[in-house]
Amino acid sequence: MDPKLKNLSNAIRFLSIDAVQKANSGHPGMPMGMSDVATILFKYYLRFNPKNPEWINRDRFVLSAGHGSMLLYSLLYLTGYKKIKIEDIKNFRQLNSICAGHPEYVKDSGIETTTGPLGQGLANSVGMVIGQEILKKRFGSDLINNKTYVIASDGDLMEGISHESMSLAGHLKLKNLIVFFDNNKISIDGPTSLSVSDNYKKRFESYGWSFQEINGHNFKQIFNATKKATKSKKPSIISCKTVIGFGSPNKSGKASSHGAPLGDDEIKLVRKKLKWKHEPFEIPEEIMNSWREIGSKGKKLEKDWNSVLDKKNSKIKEEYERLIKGELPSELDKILGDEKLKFFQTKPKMATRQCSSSVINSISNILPELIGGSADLSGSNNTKTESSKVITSKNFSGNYIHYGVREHAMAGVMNGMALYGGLIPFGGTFLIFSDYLKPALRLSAFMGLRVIYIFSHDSIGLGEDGPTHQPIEHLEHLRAIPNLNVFRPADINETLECWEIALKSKNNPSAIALSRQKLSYISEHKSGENRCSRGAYVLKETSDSSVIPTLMASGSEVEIALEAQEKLKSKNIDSRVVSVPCFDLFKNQSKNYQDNILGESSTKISIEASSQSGWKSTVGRLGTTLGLTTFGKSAPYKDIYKFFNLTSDEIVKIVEKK
Ligand SMILES: Cc1ncc(C[n+]2csc(CCOP(=O)(O)OP(=O)(O)O)c2C)c(N)n1
Repeated sequence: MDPKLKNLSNAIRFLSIDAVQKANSGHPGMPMGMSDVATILFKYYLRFNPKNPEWINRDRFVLSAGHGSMLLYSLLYLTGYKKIKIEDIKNFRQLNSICAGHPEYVKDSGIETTTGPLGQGLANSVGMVIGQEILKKRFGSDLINNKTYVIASDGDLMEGISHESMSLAGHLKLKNLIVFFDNNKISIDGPTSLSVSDNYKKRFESYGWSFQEINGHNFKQIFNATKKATKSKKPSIISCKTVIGFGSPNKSGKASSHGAPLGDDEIKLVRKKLKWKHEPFEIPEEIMNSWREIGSKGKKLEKDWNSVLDKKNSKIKEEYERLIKGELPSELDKILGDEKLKFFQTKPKMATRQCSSSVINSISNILPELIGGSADLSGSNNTKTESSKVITSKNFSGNYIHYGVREHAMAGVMNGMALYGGLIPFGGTFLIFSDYLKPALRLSAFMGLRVIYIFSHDSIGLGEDGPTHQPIEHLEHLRAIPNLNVFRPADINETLECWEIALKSKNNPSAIALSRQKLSYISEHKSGENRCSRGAYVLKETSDSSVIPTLMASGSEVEIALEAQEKLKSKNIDSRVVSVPCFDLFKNQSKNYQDNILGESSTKISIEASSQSGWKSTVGRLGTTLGLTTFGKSAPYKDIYKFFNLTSDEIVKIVEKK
């Protein structure tokens, strides 16, 4: 083995401990323990080009144990990524530094995904490999043939999402996934024996993975095990027995090196022990050159790859370019427009989950990048349509994934697919079970990924399954997440419009809440305009005066508001009904637009079968919100609506009183 390996690895160690020390916070133990593994991986295996971090066929490197972020930043700096300079490393954890406390996904930087919430990186990596297999099938294995390497810690493997996603990876036989497990047997509270007795070999073998165990400080063993893993027909995990804080005389092997600076005195001792004579942030020329040489190999790899792309026929090349740029085909607008017109004429009464299914079916043929799925609720979420073709371990040519009852993994995997590029994932579950995937959904929003969440059974309107399945606070929780659009369409027209916005939102995820129960067609105009794009609009008014009561609703309650409007009209009381399919978009409109929509009357009533605090500021101090403040009920849905006074009669009563 190259005698320089030790010093290459020590360069990572010292950048890490010095940066943590300068920031006076951070996690030195993990980079010190895993730098030997990372050195072998980057020097001998990882195919990447720091000059073009976005090269689609690069091997992905996911640091799932994101607390060890200095390991990643050191590697990116040393190998020559232009976005990570020595100044950035010196600014580790400072305001606006790209070297944030935990890695935050930045396009074109080498930071492949946001990690830190343990386990998420593992699920992302599964999505990246699925994405790769799908594109490989479409564009050929000469073009798409990368691998995804992950470093995961004890904490990553304790998290539930790791069980879900590793199980799915085994089921799909994702052989291009290779996980290095930093098996240092230490977590924050102390030795992992305090809380875990898993037999990792048996665990992973039962998932259908190949398992190896090595000394994570022995270069030869790391090299050989990685080689074996790259040839495996199964996903691979290499359990690397390492020492956390390796090289620290007083803190190595102890939880004390996990998450705090080592201290100046201890760092002096590490320098002595590892024979590192250089000042903080100083990398000797010879070592720097070796690292840069490792980084420079990618240029040729990408050049060779470009010549493969050049030889592809123009149709494949054009489609490839379109997908990678994330652009939608020009026919999409026409298809959506034709569908809107068709339904305007037939005015069908449909559950919005059926509406969504109809949208998916109508666009799937022209959108091969759309990859659907459900966490075992395909028939209920209506995510699987006639145009769905199931992806299996033997065949990735399809466009639909059975995620099994693994909501959290589904969301993390969708993030991974979106990060891989060229695909738009959507996945379904009941709105109530958005709780099971929220950490990953939050990261979709944080990273600005085009991921579409289909949440059916969106209220007490699901009826007899009862309060365990009836979401109450969920819409509000979701609406509180920054950079996420939460849609709740009221009919097929709005569903088409919400789907259109979701597809065109390149830099944020969307959650589409859908009814189980049938809803009336409510759209008044056969307008080509997308009225949902402004979040709320006046659906129907019985007078052009702006000082008439405003009845506001979303989704399934819009038809109740319309019914109330009719009843009021028969009593010679005018009103306006405002449909609010997306609060998030409405909040972004000008004050003028918002005022126009909300109207001038102080009689404002909102109705949404959900908790209501989000509506309070919209209806104002004198307004009334109708919704839920308790858990729901198990009964036929019309009885539940009556029980909770979510009826048109209640609205009429309130307006009359006012
Ligand atoms: C979901 C989640 N829960 C808790 C934490 C806080 N946390 C950060 S690292 C860690 C565990 C550290 O142990 P390990 O994963 O073995 O890392 P090591 O100590 O080896 O660096 C915890 C609980 C987190 N980052 N994510």
